[in-house]
Amino acid sequence: MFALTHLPSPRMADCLRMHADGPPIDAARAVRQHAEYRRMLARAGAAVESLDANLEWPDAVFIEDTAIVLDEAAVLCSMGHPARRGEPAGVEPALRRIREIERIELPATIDGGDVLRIGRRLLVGLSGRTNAAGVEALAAIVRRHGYAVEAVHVPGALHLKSACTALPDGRLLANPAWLGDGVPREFEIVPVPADEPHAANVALVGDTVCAAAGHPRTAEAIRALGFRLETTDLSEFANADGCTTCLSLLFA
Ligand code: CIR
Repeated sequence: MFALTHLPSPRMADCLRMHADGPPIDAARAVRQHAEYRRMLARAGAAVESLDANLEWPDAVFIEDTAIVLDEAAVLCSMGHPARRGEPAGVEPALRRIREIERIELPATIDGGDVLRIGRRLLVGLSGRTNAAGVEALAAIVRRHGYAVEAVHVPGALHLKSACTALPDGRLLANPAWLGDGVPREFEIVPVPADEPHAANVALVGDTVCAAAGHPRTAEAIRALGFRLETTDLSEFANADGCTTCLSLLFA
């Protein structure tokens, strides 16, 4: 498994934030936490590469949002927020080395954080960043590779994957309070405790579950299900509404 990451921008303190009155972002601490994040992915078995092409973009570290990397193609996103629209071009050369490139264009918008892959199914969040045209455009691209696309409303979170990610057995770890109708009924949901609302975002490296530290009850539940869990402190990224998956593009 490969993990493509992007170093935090020296301008990260100017990044987008849902709560601008939150604690200030410490860019130097973010750099240290990012190094630990890369070590966590490596412990889980990933070969980790870091890009530095987008350092002038404050949100560059959240590389997951720039593209959707499937086995057959890499789809460059038409990012939902204008302040991030320059990022996919910086990531493109690295993706071009590993996949055929497809792209989604305005007025369609889509962020990679809204795309959850479970086998040959893609659940795609309709969020503040991804619109119906973005879901349609992705469906048109991936249909020929045999993927089914299903839209899920995300009324309570920045992206679908802030509210819901998959466990290694295909169950969904989710914060139901942030999800609307639309999660297909056949998925079994493992709800996170109400006092750990940010705990539903985990990244899978093989069968290892990688997560942000600080969610002890969710960690216990994941271990009780029999999964190997690795954690690291991602508090500076959480201050900027980012989570575990946001910091990498993972692919085989
Ligand atoms: C943003 O608002 O775009 C960034 N500050 C955070 C992006 C987090 N990405 C994700 O949830 N996939």
